Amino acid sequence: MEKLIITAALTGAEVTKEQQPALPVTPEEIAEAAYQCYKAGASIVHVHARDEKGNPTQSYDVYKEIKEKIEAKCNIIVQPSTGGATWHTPEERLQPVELGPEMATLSCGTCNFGPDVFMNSEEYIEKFAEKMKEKGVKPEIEVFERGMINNALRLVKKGLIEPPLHFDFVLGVPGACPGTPEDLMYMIKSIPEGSTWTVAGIGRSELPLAVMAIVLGGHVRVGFEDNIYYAKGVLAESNAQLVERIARIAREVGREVASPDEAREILSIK
Ligand code: KMH
Ligand code: ZN
Repeated sequence: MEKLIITAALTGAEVTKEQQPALPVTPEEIAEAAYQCYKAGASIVHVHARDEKGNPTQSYDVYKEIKEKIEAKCNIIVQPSTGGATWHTPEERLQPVELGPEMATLSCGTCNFGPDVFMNSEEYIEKFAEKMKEKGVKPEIEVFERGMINNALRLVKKGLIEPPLHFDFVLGVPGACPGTPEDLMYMIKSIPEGSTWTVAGIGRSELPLAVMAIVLGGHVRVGFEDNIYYAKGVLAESNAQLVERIARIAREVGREVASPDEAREILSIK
């Protein structure tokens, strides 16, 4: 089985310091958390930026500062979010792609997102894919509902994204696909052969779905964006603590953890 890629989703757009005091929000905190996760076994860091007040921002300048600060510490793959917060405009969301990162997220459809709607029209999915193609950015296809896989396959037909595809199943968002083992199995069966996949289980589904991915040959995303707890009612001390647990479980069941360069090879990142 190929080595396990662990993605650390450090901050997200929704979690606050009040909910999770260890949430990294400044560029310095985000870069340090990325480095700690790298040392714990993460090979990708999924980045959401915050402004000076701690609010979500898709500012080019803030992402640039974060990317440079992370790259000064280690060679982890920096994967900016193009999802941002539900209230960001598509133009705002696309800004970090201008930096030409190795990867970025590409959400492939619209869904409810708690009390909000996460809007991704066909027109904008295509615009985002086009920009990523122009900048040589590997898209991580974010799938919140089954139909989003078909939307991604349409992008392949239109020549906007190229196989091998890499999917992230984000399961358990209130309002979108639940995070049960059956849901994950259905997603895995629905993607083209030769694709790679990772799973981001939200809240209490994070750990069980991660364990499934480890044994099924997929990859794993953990971090405060998806889940702020280590166990029921017990806040995690850091993002790195969540990464460490996944690396430990993987090694216990005989699955080695990929370095960033090994992850680049697995994901065909040139
Ligand atoms: N914050 C969500 C509305 C992504 O990073 O690409 C969207 C999101 C997806 O987090
Ligand atoms: Zn995100």
